[in-house]
Amino acid sequence: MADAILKPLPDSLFIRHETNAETRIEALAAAGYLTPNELFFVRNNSATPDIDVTMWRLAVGGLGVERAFDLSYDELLALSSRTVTCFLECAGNGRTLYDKLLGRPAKGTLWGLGAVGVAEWRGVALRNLLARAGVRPEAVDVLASGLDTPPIERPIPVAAALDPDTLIATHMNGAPLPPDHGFPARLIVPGWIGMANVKWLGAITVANERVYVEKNTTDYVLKGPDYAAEPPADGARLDRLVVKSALYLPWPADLSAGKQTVAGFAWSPNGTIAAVDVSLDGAATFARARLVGPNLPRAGTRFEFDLDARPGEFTITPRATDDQGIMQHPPSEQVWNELGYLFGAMAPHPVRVQ
Ligand SMILES: Nc1nc2c(c(=O)[nH]1)N[C@H]1C(S)=C(S)[C@@H](COP(=O)(O)O)O[C@H]1N2
Ligand SMILES: [Mo]
Repeated sequence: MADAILKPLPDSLFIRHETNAETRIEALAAAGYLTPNELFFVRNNSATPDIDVTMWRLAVGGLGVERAFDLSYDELLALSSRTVTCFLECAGNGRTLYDKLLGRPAKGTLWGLGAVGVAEWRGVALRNLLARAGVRPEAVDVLASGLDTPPIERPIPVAAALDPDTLIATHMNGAPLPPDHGFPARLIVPGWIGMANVKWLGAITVANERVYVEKNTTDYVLKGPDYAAEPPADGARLDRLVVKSALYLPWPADLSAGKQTVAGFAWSPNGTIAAVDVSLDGAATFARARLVGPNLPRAGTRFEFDLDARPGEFTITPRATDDQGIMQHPPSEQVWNELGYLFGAMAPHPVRVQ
């Protein structure tokens, strides 16, 4: 397990969870709008593979295309590219809040709220490669397969594959993808669960029927008393993420008394953030926070507010609303699921002031 992730993971910046590394969300306060590659969370089902890029090929094929073909890394880099800035978030981000706020633990990696980051991705629009292959009208799903061991794969519907912002990304924040983040190429599907953003791509396979693999049947589905199975999947489909916000503070946070500015991040898979409100009294009353810096669709925005902290213990609850009018709900309305996905409730963040 020690070598599952190649980049340095200093304790001051990351929390280790087996083969995964969570960004300490408070470390993002000092970073810019984009999450630096060195600080970006890593979710590896097994380990970062060592890929010889001189031998690497990306195969585009399947029964849903007219003309299968494959590309070398240089051929991929030579195609016209597109840049998309968006967040990437694990579907299980915030999973521990099912336990902390609802008293109902869920199974899976014990993420706080640091399994999310924003990057500027550059690559080739998947739709351009699909156009070259000639997608048949009867095509349904597009399966992306990784080159890790065992290979991790996950389909997306054709409509999501044809979104102009869905990329075969080769670059992250201006640099070639770091090995842990999918070198030489990964899928980026803005607004979709992290798992759809398959790393270390080896093949894109277009199918004329729904594709079922482990990551959309037993894993990455919503299971539990409030969800029905959708055979052959054990639970309800999981595709897009939900509106969220988080403070750039450890959980719980220790603050010193007095006037200070508290900052955080809010993000939506649907568009931009319209407003962030903050409550200091357990979500009884809210005051508007300031949105600062860029507020790009499906990427998110920073927010901040002034706090005059008195000694004692209380909670700070941020609540985001996106440009579609979707607002975070109270924890009491959060529907529990066995694998702890999509925790989108506003989270009263415990704070101790001395
Ligand atoms: N091939 C492959 N792709 C993968 C994964 C993986 O383990 N193998 N993990 C997925 C999950 S669950 C998430 S949340 C994102 C995490 O991307 P990151 O490690 O670059 O932050 O990658 C996705 N793509
Ligand atoms: Mo994930």
